[in-house]
Amino acid sequence: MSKLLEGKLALVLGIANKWSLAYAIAQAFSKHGATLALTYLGERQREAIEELSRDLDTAAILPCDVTRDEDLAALTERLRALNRPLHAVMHSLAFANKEDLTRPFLETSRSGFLLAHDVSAYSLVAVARATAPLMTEGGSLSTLTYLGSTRVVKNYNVMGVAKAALESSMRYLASEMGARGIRVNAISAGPIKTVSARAIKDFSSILDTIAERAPLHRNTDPAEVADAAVFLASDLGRGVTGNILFVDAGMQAMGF
Ligand code: IMJ
Repeated sequence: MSKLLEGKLALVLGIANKWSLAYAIAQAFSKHGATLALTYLGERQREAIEELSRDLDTAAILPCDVTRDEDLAALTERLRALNRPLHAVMHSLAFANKEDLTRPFLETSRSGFLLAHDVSAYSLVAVARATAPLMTEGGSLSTLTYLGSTRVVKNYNVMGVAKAALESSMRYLASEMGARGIRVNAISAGPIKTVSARAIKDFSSILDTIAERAPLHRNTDPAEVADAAVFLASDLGRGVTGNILFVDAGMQAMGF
């Protein structure tokens, strides 16, 4: 087994449970030799993350609500205290109010719009600023996006608009951070049955349609998204920045 991330320290934000894409990514990072720093949201998730991290090489488990500047400042200090350079950051989190993913987009409230953008898009900028000073040997910052940013996907609504802001933020960050040897990219994953997705109406029929129509005639596996994240975080991805890598069984290539 090649150890693509041997000797690297990687921060993963967004593990909520064992189905989280962030957890699949943390497992792959660890398998490839990385040491991990993980963040959790709220005390309720702390024990869950401690449990999940037991089999991983974990240097720190830190609280972080990305909507709180003080949490991000504390994150920087806790990572600094590890006394070693940070090489990779995986931003794997999003949130919108459930009603904004079921009602017509036209009904999106100002507060719902702002919440979705704060958690799902602005947080990439905030995390980039909080972690860049620690990436003293250069590094890689990756985020997760979805096709609903550029195409209308039923019910994705305000999340689609937030993902468009996230993808654009990714490109602006890539252009500014390249001089420091920091690459910034997004992985656009096909639909995957996480707890976040399970809450969504008709999700099973979306999965069935993809299995029928996608070039690979199947759905996306979390481990495939995780392997793409390993690639971007590793030296193999050294020439890739400002990019969106689709890991979706080819679905994005299809027209009608
Ligand atoms: C989410 C909503 C509508 C359609 C959707 C999704 N499709 C897919 C997703 C087709 C694949 C999942 N996805 C890509 C997301 O980004 C999900 C984000 C999300 C999900 C929830 C559910 C529970 C909740 N808030 C959420 N906020 C963001 O309360």
